Amino acid sequence: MTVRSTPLNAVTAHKQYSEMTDMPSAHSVKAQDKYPTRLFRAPTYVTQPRREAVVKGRHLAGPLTEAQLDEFERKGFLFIPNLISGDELDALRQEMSGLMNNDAYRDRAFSVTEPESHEIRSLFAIHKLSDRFGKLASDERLAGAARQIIGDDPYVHQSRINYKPGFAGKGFDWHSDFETWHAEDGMPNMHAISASLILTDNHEFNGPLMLIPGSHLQFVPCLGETPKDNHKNSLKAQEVGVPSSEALTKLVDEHGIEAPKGKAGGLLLFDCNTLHASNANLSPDPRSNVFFVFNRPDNRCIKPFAAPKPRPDFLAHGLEGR
Ligand code: 6CS
Ligand code: FE
Repeated sequence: MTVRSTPLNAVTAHKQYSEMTDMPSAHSVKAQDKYPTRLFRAPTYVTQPRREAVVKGRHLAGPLTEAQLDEFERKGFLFIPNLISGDELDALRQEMSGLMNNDAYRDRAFSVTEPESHEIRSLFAIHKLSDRFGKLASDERLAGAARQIIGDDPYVHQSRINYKPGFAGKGFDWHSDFETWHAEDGMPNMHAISASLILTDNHEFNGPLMLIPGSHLQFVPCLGETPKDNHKNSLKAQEVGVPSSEALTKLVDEHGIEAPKGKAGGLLLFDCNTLHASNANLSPDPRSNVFFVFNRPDNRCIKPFAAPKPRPDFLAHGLEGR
């Protein structure tokens, strides 16, 4: 009896973006699509099991304790309160507002503005725009934690500042970042994590990140072909790559929802495949986080598995993102 690695109907239903042609570049790596998504019709399975281990670098040096690694392994995320404080935190917050108020960055491809206020809501590639955030990206408290989880010294796949002004900050639907990075950037395996440093207090009313503990162990295939230049809309509101209500209901019934909260300076580490979302910010307090996505060099993006063409570098840096 042949044991299929991916249910047949997902493969037949899945437009073969991942057909590799031999190109003399990183793209010449032939990659089997282990996580078919952006399907034409619903597969018979609601979720498929994750194929990679979660924590791969317990033998490597880094700041996380065994207990912290165990918690990340089990839940798919770990919140470390008050990691950064005092002058260091003030300097980062000052750097952030300088970047977010820089008119030179408004209306640029690498910034996303709120439709009404024209305020910058997300700014990408901040580890390249700012020395201070560039240094933070290689700070052992973040990059070392990533090393212990992904199992090698990481490079930065993506960095961004998300800013949710009081009363106006929009929410984000449930999604797996890996689903997007696999489909649209060509990330083959689940060997990446996000490190989100909260720069404003995150409380229950200003739209903190909500996560489904344990959801990192199940990949949810999504319906709908990726439109051309999808990132031009998905960074404002994600329509494609959103899990079905059936899958979300199943996972929330099994695991519940958690929303880590804490003072500015806390660090939230979450797996590339942990389902997360956030509500709108209806409080007067802004909510702002800086994110670094750490990927493993042997897991660098190749050719998109389910999109017409790769996204721009500011969303998916190559190994030069080190
Ligand atoms: O498309 C992306 O890469 C971004 N989108 C979301 C909704 N979260 C992660 C990531 O920054
Ligand atoms: Fe996300």
